Amino acid sequence: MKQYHDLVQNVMDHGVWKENRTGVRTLANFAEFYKVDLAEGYPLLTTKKVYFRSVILELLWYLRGEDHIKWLRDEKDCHIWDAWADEDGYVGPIYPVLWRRFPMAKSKDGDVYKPLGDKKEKDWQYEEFDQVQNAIHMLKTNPNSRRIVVSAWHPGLLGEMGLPPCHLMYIFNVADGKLNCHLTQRSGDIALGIPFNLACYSALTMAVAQEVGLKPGTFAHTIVDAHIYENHMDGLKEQLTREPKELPTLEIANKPVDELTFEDFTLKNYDPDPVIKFPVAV
Ligand code: THF
Repeated sequence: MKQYHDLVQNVMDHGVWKENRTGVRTLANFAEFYKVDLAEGYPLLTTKKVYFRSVILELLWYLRGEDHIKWLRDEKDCHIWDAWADEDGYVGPIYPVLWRRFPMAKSKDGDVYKPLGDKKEKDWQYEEFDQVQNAIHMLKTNPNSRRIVVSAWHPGLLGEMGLPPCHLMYIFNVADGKLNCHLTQRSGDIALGIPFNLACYSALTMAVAQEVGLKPGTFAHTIVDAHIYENHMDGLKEQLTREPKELPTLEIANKPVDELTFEDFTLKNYDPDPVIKFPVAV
């Protein structure tokens, strides 16, 4: 995929070296952006093998709404989130909880906001908000809305999380009978995470489009701190010498998003170049 190669090249050409909490330096460029037309195929990179099974399992895990990785790690034997979990598998209120059970305060009278100057003591309790089902409902009933937003950023909960969300907000947008999705990412690991995030959200957009009766449109991605870890540089240079091939296609069973299992995703014509090993910085 040309867009990915351009992204890598841009960071190499314009990035600056930065220290960070992981101890491995990064070459970082501020505010990268690219978009892909999902009608041209499923954007799973061909210039290295991307583990499609892990990509889809990660998406299905996000959709489960749990605060632990027991399903992903123990039942599905997928280990991409192990490094951020405690030994019992708990990761705290990260993507799954924030997508499906976003915690909100609510008073007994239904207020979700306590106005300044309100002297009356209210009994505040906790409610959960399913942002994914809300987005699907809005796409079905008011597709031209510019408010179809899912946010994984909750300032009050950052201290409870194994890792604050990197891809922290996505917005669905409908135009011309097509479903577009824009993802905002505060921090993006170009070699390891970005190929996963691109493939994950593209699959989500295709699945949601099918459920709400739209065609898949464009996936657009803004990455605020777009960086290459120093120990990923050689692997990416090798990858840039490889010529992108035609993209594979993805077929998804025609079921509601909440009923999808891994077997419902069929990848066709994926013929990638060999794996490139990139160590993950924790
Ligand atoms: N932290 C860092 N430093 N980089 C990231 O990409 C990242 N993530 C998630 C959370 N923190 C991050 C975790 N996502 C792999 C892929 C995605 C991950 C973590 C690890 C990984 O190891 N991929 C390998 C093998 C995959 C497999 O065995 O299935 C690969 O070669 O792609 C980004 O959201």
